[in-house]
Amino acid sequence: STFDKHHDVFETLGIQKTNNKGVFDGEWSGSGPIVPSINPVNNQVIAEVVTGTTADLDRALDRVAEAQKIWVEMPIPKRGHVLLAMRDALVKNLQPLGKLVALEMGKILPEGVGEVQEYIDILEYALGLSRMMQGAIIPSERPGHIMLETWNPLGTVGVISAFNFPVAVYGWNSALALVTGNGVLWKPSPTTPLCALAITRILEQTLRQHNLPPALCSLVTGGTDVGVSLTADKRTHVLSFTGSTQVGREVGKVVQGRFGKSILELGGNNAIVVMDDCDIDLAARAILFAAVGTAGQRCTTTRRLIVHESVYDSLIERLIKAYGQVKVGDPLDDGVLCGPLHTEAAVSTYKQVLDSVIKQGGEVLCGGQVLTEGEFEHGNFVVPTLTKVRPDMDIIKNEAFVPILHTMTFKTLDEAIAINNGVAQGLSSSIFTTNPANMFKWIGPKGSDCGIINVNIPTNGAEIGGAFGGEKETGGGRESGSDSWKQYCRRGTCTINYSGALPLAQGINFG
Ligand code: UN1
Repeated sequence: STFDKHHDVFETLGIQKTNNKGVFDGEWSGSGPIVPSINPVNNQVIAEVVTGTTADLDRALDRVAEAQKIWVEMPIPKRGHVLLAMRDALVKNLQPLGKLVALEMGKILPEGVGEVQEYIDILEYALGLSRMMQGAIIPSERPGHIMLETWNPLGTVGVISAFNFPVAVYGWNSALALVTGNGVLWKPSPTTPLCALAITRILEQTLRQHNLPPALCSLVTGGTDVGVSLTADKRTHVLSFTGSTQVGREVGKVVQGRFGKSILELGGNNAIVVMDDCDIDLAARAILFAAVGTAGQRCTTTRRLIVHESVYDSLIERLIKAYGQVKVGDPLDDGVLCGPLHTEAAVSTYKQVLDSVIKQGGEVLCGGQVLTEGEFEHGNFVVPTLTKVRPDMDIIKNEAFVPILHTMTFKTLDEAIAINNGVAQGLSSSIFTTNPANMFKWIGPKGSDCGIINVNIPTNGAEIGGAFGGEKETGGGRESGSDSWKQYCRRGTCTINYSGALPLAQGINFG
């Protein structure tokens, strides 16, 4: 079994084959259904988790709030030291954690390690922030007055994360939530509980070593009921949700209805525009990672390829060749670039998308097969696929989390931008060009309408230093770098009068 084969990984990370407790609120417990974690390579059970219930969540939310009262007393640079210790613990466990991500989610090992690295990176970022979390001083119009801004924690940050990044997305949110002085309650994807258990255990150990209440980083695994309660609960001051636009729309409404704050990271439908003046070889290599990496299961995966008609044939020729060399297989095997899809349901989605492409008048250029023979027999393996479509087809309006890249042509940059912007989602976008005029148009007001606007790099694989998120139906949230940390704070606008007189703003004379 997977568990026995990788016993060392599970032992290092404190995971058992059965009876893993899926709730942590200072102590480990769990009173909900027993849920298996499945290996997408063979659809066999890796290990079992006793998940949480809404009653477990209710208790955990109180415990996080108690722990936060202690944490908030700690000076911010001292919080930074604790985050540094968390970072060191992750560095120490980088390989086993990366392997666990590969085993449970199905992405290849370098990408599994890479997403743990993102968590390490954001902890370093948060450590820096702990010395630089500055507010503004604002000129006052009144004599003897000063205005300034304070950034204080909101309380508890709820994080609902998705299967495709079972570690990094929690990492971004928790690092910023913690450095700004909040507690965190994590509800991971029901299909990647083991990653959540392993991470939470490492955080628990670090918090205990610093004599801090470990409930500060609480965990409740479970199903929709837990997610719904966490969303509706007033004790969740900020809710960071990563998932589908359909669910995110409801989450946003519920959180808004109680005047909580939400950070929404919803569907993407990302495009790459290829200009005739670009380095075609560089573009082809970028497109391969953008469309095939993580077997097409990143929010930032390129789904639409918009190519200048004069270079379309030569680019497609290169891509078909490159696709032909992609090794599909076990994500832990050397040389494999494309692991299995995370679930069997995704294999059906893959087939449905290809059916629709044909029905709507498109064609399959390469790939298009579900792999069922030999080592692939019991897993969720498909061949990365290129299609040729027209920009007006319905099939390219929706995001499908599978490695299918829809290609199309254009004549002018304006036309390409219109195609890029012509979908409901607005996460990531890239242009390949060597012409500065194209670059600046692309990033300007009449350019890409996405949250992530790249030039000569793929749509995926963002660094943590920039704000991560998208516009329109992607939800508008921003996580990770830049000033995203402010979302985990309440902003205080403070006007201090040291004049001894009482001049009113706007020159008002009252009595
Ligand atoms: C996601 O797919 O949910 O930019 C996150 C990237 C990664 C994060 C993706 N750094 O592809």
